Amino acid sequence: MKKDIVYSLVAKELRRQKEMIGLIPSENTVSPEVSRVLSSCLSNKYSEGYAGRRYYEGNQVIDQIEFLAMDRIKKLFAVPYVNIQPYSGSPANFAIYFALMQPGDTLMGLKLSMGGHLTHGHPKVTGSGRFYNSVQYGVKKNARIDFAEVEALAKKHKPKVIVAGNTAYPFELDFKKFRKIVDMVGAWLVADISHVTGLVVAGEHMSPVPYADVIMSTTHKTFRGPRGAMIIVTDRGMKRDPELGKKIDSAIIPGLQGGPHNATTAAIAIAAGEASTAKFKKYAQQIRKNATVLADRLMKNGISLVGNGTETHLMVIDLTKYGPGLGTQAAFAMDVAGIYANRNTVPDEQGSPFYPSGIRIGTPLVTSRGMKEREMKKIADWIAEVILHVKNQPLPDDKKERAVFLKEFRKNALKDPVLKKIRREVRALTAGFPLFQS
Ligand code: DSN
Repeated sequence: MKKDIVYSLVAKELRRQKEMIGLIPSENTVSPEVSRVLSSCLSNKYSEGYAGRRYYEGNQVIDQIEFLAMDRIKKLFAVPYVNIQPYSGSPANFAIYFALMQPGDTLMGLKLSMGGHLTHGHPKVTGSGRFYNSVQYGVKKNARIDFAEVEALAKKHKPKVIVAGNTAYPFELDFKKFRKIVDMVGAWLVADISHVTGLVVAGEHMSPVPYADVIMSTTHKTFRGPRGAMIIVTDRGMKRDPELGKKIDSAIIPGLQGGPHNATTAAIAIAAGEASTAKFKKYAQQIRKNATVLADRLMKNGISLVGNGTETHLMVIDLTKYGPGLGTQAAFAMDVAGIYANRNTVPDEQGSPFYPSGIRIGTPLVTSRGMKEREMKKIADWIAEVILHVKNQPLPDDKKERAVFLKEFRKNALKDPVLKKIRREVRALTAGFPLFQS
C-alpha cells in the first residue's frame, strides 16, 4: 500500500524544527515522556463529565489519571481547586468570563497592540470584545503597564473582571498592584499567566497565587507540557465564593466544551511532575538568563528592544527607527536564514497589525534544546545581521505596490547569499542540540 503523504509531511516538519532555531516565545518542545502519552490509547476514550462523575462508562483508569493531574497541579501551585479540561487558553479564558460575568458586564484587559491577548477584550472582532463591555488599558512610554491608567479606568468603568495577563510584554507582571486596584472597585482579578507559568513555578516570576481570584494558564509555553490549559481557583477566590470552583467546572462542561482530551490530561500530569523537580528550576533560570543575554547582545549590535530589555523569557524587537512595518520583511528574512519568530506590534505602532514594526522573540524552546549564553550571543549576532541587511527595504504605503513589493522581496530573500550563509551556520549549530530532551 502506498504510504500516506501525511507521514512525509510530518517528517518534513520534524526536519524543519530540528534544523532551525525556534524563537517564538509561546512555543516549546516537549519531553519525550510528554510526547509519548500524547500519542497513546487515551485518545480513544470519551469521558464527558469530571473524574468520579462521568456520563460515559469505562472511565476507571481515566478518572485516576485526571485525579492525578489535578493533584499534581494543586500541589505545584499550593491551590485548592483546578480544572485541567480546557482545550486551550482562549476557551479557558472564555469559561472564566462565563462563570464570573453576564453578557454586557465590563471586562478590563491590556490592549493587544501593547502586549495583551485577543481574549482579554480585544474590541469588535473577538467574543470577549463583543459579548462584554470591553475597556482596555495600555503601557507607558517605558513600555511598562500604566497602573495610574488601570486605576482611573477601573474607578470610572467599575469592571466585573480585570485581567492581568499578556502575550508580548517583556516585564514581570505586578499582581500585587493589580490586586490593590481590583479591591478598590470590587472586581475579580483574573491572572492569565500562560506565558510565564514555568517561570512562576520555578520562582523566576512573581506568583499570582496570593493575589488573584482565578488563574488561567496554557500548559505548553514555558510549562513545557501539551497544548492545553488549566483554570485555578485560589484560596482567595474560593473564600470569596465557595461555589466558584463548581461554577468554573460548569462553564467548561456543559457551558462550552464536551469531552476532555484525555491524552492531554495525562501529558499535563507528566509535565506537572517534571515541573516540580530541581532540574526544571534550573531550566527556568536558564530561560531567563538566555533571554537577558540575547537582549543585551541585540542591543549591543544596535537593535532596539521595546522597553530596552526583558525581565522574562521574551522580548520585542522594535524596528520603528527603520520606518513603519518592517516586521514582515525582517521576520521573513530571519526565517530564510533559519531563525523563526513572529512579527508583532510595538506600543504606539506606526504600521498596522498585519504589517507591524516589531518581532517577538523568546528563549523557552532553545533552552529546552540545551542552548546557553554562548549560543544566545551567536543567535543575537545572526538576527542583527539579518535586520541590518534588510533594514533599507521598507514597505510601500500604497496597498497595490505593497503586494508587488512583498512578492519581489520574498523571491529575492530566498536566493539571498547572506541569508543562505547564515542558514548554513544555523544548521551547523542546531545539529548539536537535539529537539527532544527529557
Ligand atoms: N498564540 C499565543 C502566543 O503566541 O502568545 C497566545 O495565545
